Amino acid sequence: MVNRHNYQFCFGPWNLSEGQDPYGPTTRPPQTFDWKLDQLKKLGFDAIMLHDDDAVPDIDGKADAQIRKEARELRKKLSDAGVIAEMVAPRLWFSPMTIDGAYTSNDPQCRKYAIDRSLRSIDIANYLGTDILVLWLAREGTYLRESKNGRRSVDLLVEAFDKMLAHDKGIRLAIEPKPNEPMDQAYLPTIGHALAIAQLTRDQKRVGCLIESAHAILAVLDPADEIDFAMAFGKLWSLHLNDQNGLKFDQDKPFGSANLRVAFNQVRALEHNGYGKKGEYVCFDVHPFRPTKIDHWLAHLDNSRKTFLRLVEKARTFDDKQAQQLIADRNYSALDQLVLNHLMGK
Ligand code: XUL
Ligand code: MN
Repeated sequence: MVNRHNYQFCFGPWNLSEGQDPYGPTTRPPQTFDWKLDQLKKLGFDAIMLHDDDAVPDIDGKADAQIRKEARELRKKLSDAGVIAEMVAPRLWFSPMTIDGAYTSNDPQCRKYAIDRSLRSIDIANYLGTDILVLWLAREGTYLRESKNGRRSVDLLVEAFDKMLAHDKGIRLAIEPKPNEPMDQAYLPTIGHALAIAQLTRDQKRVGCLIESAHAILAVLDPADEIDFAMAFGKLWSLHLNDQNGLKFDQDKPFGSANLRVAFNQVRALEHNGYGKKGEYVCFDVHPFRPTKIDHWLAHLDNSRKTFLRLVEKARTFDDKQAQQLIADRNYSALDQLVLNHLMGK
């Protein structure tokens, strides 16, 4: 049964990126936050995702009162623009204090920095009016297994989550798993890991997840299955749709760009589970291709949304009755072709 409803869309300032990669410099000039917000408005998106230092630049050098002032000014700017802050995420992978991990660093001073910074991010989320703190645990893992104690790392993650949950009784933690990059092996690589560790925290109801398509594919999982799994627990609180062509660096391609059928199945899973009905947003964590000219800088976002909406129509017009008959007859070849014909427009 398909639940019909409209979706609300979102992206982050980092999705209007400048083209830098490990082998070469930027290919587009830097733009201000205000320019990016204008583009988001122009495209008709509803909400913006924010790292803590997207909201308050140079956060580490600022006092709490200054952070509060700047975050409140940003809230006014967003509200004047008619845009909601969808989430705040602590950027725990940039600082000299998180070189060897954040919550799971071997250095207690660095672990303290990571927790203090996360609590500040929660305060910013409060000032901006969102109750979602996204945790992409970029450096919680190992470059080599022997450098950290895996069991202790689980305890340290739970300790950090507990401090965040205690800091604010309303905040919800949305863990964004990714199996690798920048680490060789991440401690929380899948939605199963995210939801399992939630059980060890002081308030498991406030620990959920965010699925990114590319991250699931890097874990050799079907993102549609990850969506069904998370939504069976009522724990899919945000979503980063994009695409990924196999097991290589995190590509953040436009949604549907590498595998339209995998994208179709993600949309079907969202439709079946009623994603968005509780106010959840469809966010696109996509990047422009490096050769992209300034004139075409927004196309990857616009195209991702267009593809998503086309696939919503495809999900809603899929011949489920015929599919059920073929399933009953165990005629999976015909079912396979039914899907392909539907996607090809026949
Ligand atoms: C990293 C990634 C991040 C998070 C936000 O791969 O996806 O952009 O989504 O911190
Ligand atoms: Mn992401």
